[in-house]
Amino acid sequence: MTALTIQTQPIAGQKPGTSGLRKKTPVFMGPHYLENFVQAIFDVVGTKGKTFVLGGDGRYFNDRAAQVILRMAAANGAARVIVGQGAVLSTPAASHLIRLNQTDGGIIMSASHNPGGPNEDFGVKFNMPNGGPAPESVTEAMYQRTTEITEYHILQAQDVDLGTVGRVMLGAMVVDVVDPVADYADLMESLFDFDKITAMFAAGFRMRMDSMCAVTGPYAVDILERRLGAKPGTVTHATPLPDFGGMHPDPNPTWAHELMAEMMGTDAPDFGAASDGDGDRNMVVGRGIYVSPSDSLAVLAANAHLAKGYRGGLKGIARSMPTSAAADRVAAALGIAAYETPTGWKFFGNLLDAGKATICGEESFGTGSDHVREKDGLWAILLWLNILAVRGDSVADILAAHWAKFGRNYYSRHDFEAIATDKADAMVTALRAGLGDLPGRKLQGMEIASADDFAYTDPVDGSVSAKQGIRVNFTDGSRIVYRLSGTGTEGATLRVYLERYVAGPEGLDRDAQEALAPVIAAAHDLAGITRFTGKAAPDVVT
Ligand code: VG1
Ligand code: CO
Repeated sequence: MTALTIQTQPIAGQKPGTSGLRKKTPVFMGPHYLENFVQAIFDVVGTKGKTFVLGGDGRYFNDRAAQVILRMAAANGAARVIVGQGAVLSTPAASHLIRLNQTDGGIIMSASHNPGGPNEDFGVKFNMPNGGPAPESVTEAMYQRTTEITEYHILQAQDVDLGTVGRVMLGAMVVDVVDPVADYADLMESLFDFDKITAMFAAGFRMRMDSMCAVTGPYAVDILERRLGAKPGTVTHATPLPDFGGMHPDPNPTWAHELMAEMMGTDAPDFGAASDGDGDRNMVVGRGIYVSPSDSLAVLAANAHLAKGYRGGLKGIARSMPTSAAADRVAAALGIAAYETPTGWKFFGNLLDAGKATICGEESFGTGSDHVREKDGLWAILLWLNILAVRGDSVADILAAHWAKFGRNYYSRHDFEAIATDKADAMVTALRAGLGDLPGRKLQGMEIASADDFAYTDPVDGSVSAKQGIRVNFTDGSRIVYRLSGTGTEGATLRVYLERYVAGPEGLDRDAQEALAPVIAAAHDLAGITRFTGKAAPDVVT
């Protein structure tokens, strides 16, 4: 087999965002596009004699991209690549395999919660030897490399058979095709009390899991139905499809509407859950009650000790800045540290590696722990099941008891999608320019206490990440955060994060949108959202 060196030129705009490089699939399939970016990754991390993990969420082009990446890894001198069968691995399973096999990192092919298909989205990201997404310093170096690339290396070879588990050679490189589920499912079994969850299912507990035609189907069927004895058919949309069956695999009330309808309907199961394209997000729903991701993080942190993997307690709790402060209250009660990081899982890696935090979470339906270095949808769902099995209470009861103890951080995120980039930028620029004038200003019966543009100094390596979101804090504890999405592929998406704290005992069971009405109105007033975007109402509310 011949290793070819192909002359190429930089392609503009190969800049990784919140979670790797994401573009429209036809862009990724364009001449040299995937190859340039993969070579840039290899040039930065080095390949000679190294071992990597490779897998993706099974979306359109996943299989073709895997063959290209394997041929490039071989031509660049990698010793071994561990690939999920069919080139499929959920993001948390990939993170686990990187750690379990002590590899030099891995490449994950996914655009996560973005739709998939010939005209939808594709993505590639690199995870480090600790299993976590590459930090900004590394992704920035990769981007720099894409701007100066002149050649890439690729083996001239036939496709590797990725359909069969086992070892094959690609030139001098070993390719180990592995069962994507087994090691991950074993890890879950080591963390949770499968006997207690099994007993709960055997006693008639009913669950609905919506895998949204995305990657968690095989994982959820194996773990929930086969290992834990949930009724066959508990997992719906369980077969991963290249276009996710036309579903938008973003587990929120808008896109997981089938699950929401069932959970809010008559004869709803006890517990419902959904996960996203690559399996790192989760939405949980009780019978007749939605659990906001910020509350979910707080409840999981407060009850984690009930599961065997966390019996020794937590070292600390980390949340992304826009996530509500509900988790901070739990950390305070437990007497452990609380950390506030920028959006994106890569910022949790150092805290987890340093043993400063055990559980992490984001308001965007992402929760996880130090068992891997990614957020983990099924992990969160299993921790909820473990807590439900031990406590024997309903989801609604658990939430009510939590709010009664800690008070309630009413929370919502409003997304304004596909805005012209120049208009979104103009709005943010205007907001930034006026930040200094905000303290003391009164609106909607509230007074602004402080306003800033969030900058984060990593407590472990001292690296600084600036401009991570504009925060406006009110004297009564309410808060507005504005930020532009870093995962979209079309125009700009404005995310407005809204929060208000009610200590209780009264007023804990209101509708979130209603409770937040003054904060929402203030958010529009302050930023002139409609004036800049032309939109009076958000496209997605979570
Ligand atoms: C979004 C979420 C963020 C999450 C990121 C990747 O980023 O807000 O919390 O970490 O997606 O999640 P942004 O920049 O669009 O707000 V995944 O499951 O798409 O890898
Ligand atoms: Co995801």
